[in-house]
Amino acid sequence: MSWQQAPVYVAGHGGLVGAALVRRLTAGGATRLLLRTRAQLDLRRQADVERFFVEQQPRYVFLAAARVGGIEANRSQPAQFLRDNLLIQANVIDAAYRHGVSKLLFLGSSCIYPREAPQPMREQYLLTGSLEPTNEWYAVAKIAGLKMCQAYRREFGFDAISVMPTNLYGPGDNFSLTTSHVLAALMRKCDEAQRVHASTVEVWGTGAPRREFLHVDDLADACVYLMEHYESEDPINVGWGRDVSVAELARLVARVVGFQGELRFDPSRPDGTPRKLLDISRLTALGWRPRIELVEGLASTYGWYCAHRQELRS
Ligand code: GFB
Repeated sequence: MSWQQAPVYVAGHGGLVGAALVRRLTAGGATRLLLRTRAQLDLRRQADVERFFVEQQPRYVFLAAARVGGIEANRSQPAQFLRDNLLIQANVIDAAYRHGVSKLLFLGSSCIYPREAPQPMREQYLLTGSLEPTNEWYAVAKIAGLKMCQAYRREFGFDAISVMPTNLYGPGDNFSLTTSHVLAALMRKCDEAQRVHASTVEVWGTGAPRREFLHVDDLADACVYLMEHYESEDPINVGWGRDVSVAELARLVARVVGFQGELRFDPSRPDGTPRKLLDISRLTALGWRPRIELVEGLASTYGWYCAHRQELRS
């Protein structure tokens, strides 16, 4: 049975990645998507996860449910980032194996690689050095998740794959000023400044760190491709292939939004990892490439933000 006809569970469908997966799977002909909100199914509760798998018998699982956030959320909520992610992934991966799921895709993060890893970062650099302190709790949880996939494949022959995306953005992102990632935060700040004719926008840190930004629709496309074409215990990177400095990003966002004032850097805020650029040669060798250019993705994301500005919580 192909995934189009099978019950496919997208865990975390309300989030940035999960919603993009639903769009991609629906466009690809999925007929039996299984979706549960957090209120309907708390993935941190093992008994509830167990009941869901017994009752619904998913055949394929995309594990996109996670507690995620930017540099400040990671810093201020270490226990929640570690606890929620460990619980969610342990419950879902184990239940998926025990209830006969044919294949599971686990989503990790580029922050699993050492802070000082050579750039671009290859999958082999995992556990070769110390983690970036601003997100080590999240990184440790994600490393445990990918190790769980490896271990279940080795010991039980469970077809679980681990995908490591770079920094993501797109429609449905978190635009909170305290918990979001840099791109969404800067978009909101520039938009608000432009609308009240403010003369400055604050950018955290020095502006020097470099990040790679992948549109979430490209990630969703890569995930479906990997579900179909990848079967290995080794994690696989999904990135855009290029990076920009935070200062360059801020200027690009300001241009897209139409903010013409000053970008004021605040070096009292942490920079985090100096550079995060993924080596995506393992992925491109399989025949997949990202398609969405950064400027184009910024413009469409800003269009989405403008259309949803009113309903977004602070
Ligand atoms: O996106 P971000 O929060 O997380 O921050 P990371 C990236 C860079 O942008 C940092 C700077 O150097 C921030 O200081 N920055 C500038 C801002 N202005 C802002 C702003 O207004 N808001 C935010 N949030 N940043 C995350 C990890 O690291 O990357 C997660 O915390 C995850 O664990 C994710 O791995 C992909 O890229 O530093």
